[in-house]
Amino acid sequence: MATHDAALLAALGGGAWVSGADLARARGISRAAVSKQVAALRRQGFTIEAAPRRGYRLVGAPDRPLPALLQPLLQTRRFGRELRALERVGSTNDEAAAWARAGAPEGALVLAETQEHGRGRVGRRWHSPPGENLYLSLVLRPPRPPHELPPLTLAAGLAVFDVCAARGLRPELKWPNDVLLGGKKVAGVLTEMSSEAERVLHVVIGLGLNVNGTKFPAELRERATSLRLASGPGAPPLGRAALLCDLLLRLEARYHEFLDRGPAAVVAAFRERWAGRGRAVRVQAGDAVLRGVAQDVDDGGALLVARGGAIERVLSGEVLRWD
Ligand code: BT5
Repeated sequence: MATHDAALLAALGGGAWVSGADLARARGISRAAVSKQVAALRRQGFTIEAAPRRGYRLVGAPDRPLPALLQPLLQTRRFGRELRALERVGSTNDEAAAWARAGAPEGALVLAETQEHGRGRVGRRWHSPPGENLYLSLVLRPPRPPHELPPLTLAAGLAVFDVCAARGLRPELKWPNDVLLGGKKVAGVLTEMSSEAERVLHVVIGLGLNVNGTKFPAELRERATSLRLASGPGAPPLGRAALLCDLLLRLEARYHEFLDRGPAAVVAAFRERWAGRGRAVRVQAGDAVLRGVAQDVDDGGALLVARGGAIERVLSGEVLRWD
């Protein structure tokens, strides 16, 4: 279906009138089939005019990362080539995990316009209003043991960092899974894994990126931002389809770096951009809260915190405060 949509959109792409007969002939389908596909595109939000003897004309496309809009922009080899784009879902991570259990290939992507139960870590919520942001989950099947995987979370943050920097913004990476703009969170990553003994069955990388949202609920107002808000007053909305394709391309490149050169290569790229070194931090690690000074991120992706002359290694945890 998406392929048909993309082909029809490509034929109408110039914005000129194209006759139904030409559209049908060029693609070896009937005029009735063309008219059905036009109706399907209209249902997705495309504005297509039709006039007797002139045919069809595309006059407007929705700002949505729809498969038909992604297809011509996507430059990845595998990421996003298998795609489920949903209007609404509980959590894209749950949907991707179910798909992975049913055999989804590496790079399969679940996208949603809104999530009813978008999840952060440890049972927290991810605010997921419709129509303005990106909520996505990617299925990966890395041939690596589970303990080598933490840098994959860093890889996702890195891809977001580079997407922001390429648009003239000045992002910060907060270990392990946050990207900040102007000190506020613009993106979060939730990596979940299914494994059997030392074998990884699948990994789901979930990513929420605030793109065009300008209003947040009271509890997030001081802590959250979007690319659009961070671009300054009056900045226009960003095209989500192009942004997503850029993000997937960067993430795929990082993933190949992880596979070909090893997890430490990804960590090295993270370290170069990481804004935490030398900061006084409070870190939640399991039930304990550590206070100290962030020193570094080691090759396994763990945070090193200097504390009373010793160095503590925190592999999974959260920086509660950094000053
Ligand atoms: C995260 O958790 O940052 C991981 C968020 C991952 C969300 C994606 S969306 C697609 C995929 N499907 C899912 O169900 N999840 C993933 P954590 O570090 O625990 O941060 C959660 C905290 O971030 C919340 O407690 C809020 O304080 C804050 N928060 C919630 N929604 C936010 C938003 N839209 N923007 C910025 N901050 C938010």
